[in-house]
Amino acid sequence: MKKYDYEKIKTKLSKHIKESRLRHTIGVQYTAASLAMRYADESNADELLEQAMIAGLLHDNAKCLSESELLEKSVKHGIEVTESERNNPFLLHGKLGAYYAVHRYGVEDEAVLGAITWHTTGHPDMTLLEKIVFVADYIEPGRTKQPNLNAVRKLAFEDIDKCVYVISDDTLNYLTGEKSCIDEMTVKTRDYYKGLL
Ligand code: DGI
Ligand code: FE
Ligand code: FE
Repeated sequence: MKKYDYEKIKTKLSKHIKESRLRHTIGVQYTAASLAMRYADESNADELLEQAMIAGLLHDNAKCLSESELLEKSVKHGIEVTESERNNPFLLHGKLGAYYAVHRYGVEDEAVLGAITWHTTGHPDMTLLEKIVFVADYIEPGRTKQPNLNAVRKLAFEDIDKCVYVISDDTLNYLTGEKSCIDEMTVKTRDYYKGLL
């Protein structure tokens, strides 16, 4: 199992994201660590903890690029861009972030890269690590604007699948109000986790 030098990674990260985003990513790092402690089995606890910490810390490493840069760099690095992502390039910060995780931060673990890739929309039938990062991103202590945050935080530690449903449903309700274009994966995630209830 790979051990990461978190201080070195944070120093590098601070050259690519602004200070408030760095604080958020550290919030996600330790919230994801707490969820890993809650949901790991005896057999995978050490590995899941390390994966949650590194995925949490790096999940938004590409977040501070402009929309045109996100598109341009994604195309340059051979990342497949869907129509929805072309219309809303902010959605690419997960995929491009996974690319940088490999090429800038030395991550080789596909499970960690999946958690970074899918952290915004989620997807049906996520791995435990993917669910942990998806949920931690929404509930970390620096978040304030989401509805019913205290209840969602509690639910995260009681039933993570139900929590993924609540988060994706609240996100879709919010986006509908904002009249933002909704990626089909966000809907698929909500529908899949609704089906598990
Ligand atoms: O990068 P963060 O702000 O930490 O968090 P994130 O990557 O989960 O992004 C959160 C935003 O993403 C939130 O405002 C909801 C939005 N979002 C999630 N799914 C979709 C979406 N936005 C659009 N336009 N379409 C989606 O399907
Ligand atoms: Fe993000
Ligand atoms: Fe985030």
